[in-house]
Amino acid sequence: MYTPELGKPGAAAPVSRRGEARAFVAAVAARVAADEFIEPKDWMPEAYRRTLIRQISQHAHSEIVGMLPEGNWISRAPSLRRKAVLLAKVQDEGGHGLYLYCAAETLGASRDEMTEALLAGKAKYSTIFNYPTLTWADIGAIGWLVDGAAIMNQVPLQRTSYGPYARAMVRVCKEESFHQRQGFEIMMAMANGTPEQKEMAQDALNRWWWPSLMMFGPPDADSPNSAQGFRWRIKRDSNDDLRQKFVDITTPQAEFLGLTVPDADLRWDADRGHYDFGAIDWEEFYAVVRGEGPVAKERMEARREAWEDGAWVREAADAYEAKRQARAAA
Ligand code: BYC
Repeated sequence: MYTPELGKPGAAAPVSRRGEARAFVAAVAARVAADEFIEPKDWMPEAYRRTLIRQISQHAHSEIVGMLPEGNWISRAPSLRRKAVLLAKVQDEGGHGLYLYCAAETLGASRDEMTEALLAGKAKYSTIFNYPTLTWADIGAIGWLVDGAAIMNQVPLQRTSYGPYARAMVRVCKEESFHQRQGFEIMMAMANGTPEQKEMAQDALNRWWWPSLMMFGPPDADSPNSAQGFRWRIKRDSNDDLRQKFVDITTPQAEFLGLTVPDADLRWDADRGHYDFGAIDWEEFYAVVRGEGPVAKERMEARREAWEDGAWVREAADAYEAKRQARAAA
């Protein structure tokens, strides 16, 4: 069913703000049920627009800041093949950031505003990228666990209600799936290598496991944005459901690698048909969200430096565009 009441010329104006909000929720539900999306030129409540800008820009920042931990290993990759693969992977993450910034721009946010919010510490990015990459095995663990967690969260976002965001996720998920496999392949090589290499793989799993579970966000009961996110069909699966799915899929993969998940409480619960797992350190999560992560300062310094160093490129592009327009006008 198409929803003609949404942003169409001649549609009756909603009578009150509450009526307007209810009508929009119903219109979104109908669009989504018909496999359609809310599009940039449709009418939308200001709060929906602001929520999307928040999530999409934070998602974009995560992709861009997320280039740093792995970028750190490009010059030290153990072979030319590994270097070429890692270079391509990090470049893909940059591409994801750019699609996502474009998606947020369709909502009226400018690239400058979004970047300034990141650099001023007003906009968040995923906690996971505030941890250091200490050994080559960390590159395997990031692909396997971090990209694995990202896919779990992004596959449902292909059905999020805002068209440009949902469509960006289609390509992002295809690429993340390649990233996850390349990470797992590195872990396989390390886990089946020398005892020292296997130890490095285990150490990387020990350090990245819990931060990966935190990527899904706070428990549902403590998630302030979830209820409205579900009503607007921005969010399609809950933080806890996706986290459980990740544990269920990843635990047998660790067993296959011959590695031990660093959780003494992890066990299969036949009645639930899921793995039970231990308590997450939410104090650590909130501290990292507040900007107190182990390498948070270095991450922001690197982004600030890149933004400042790139100023001449932006100025040159603006000058070229002004010249092109002047020529076209003449
Ligand atoms: N880190 O009410 P909640 C990648 C914040 S990158 C930091 O549950 P929501 C990759 C949350 O923003 C892919 N902050 O919020 C790249 C909120 O604060 P605000 C990254 C977090 O939005 C390079 C507050 O906590 N993926 O794949 O309903 C190399 C309360 O949370 C985190 C995305 O960005 C966190 N982990 O749900 C390799 C996914 N978790 O904003 C790989 C897109 C929560 O109200 N985002 N917060 O001040 C989402 O799906 C949702 O925003 C979340 C949170 C599930 C993360």
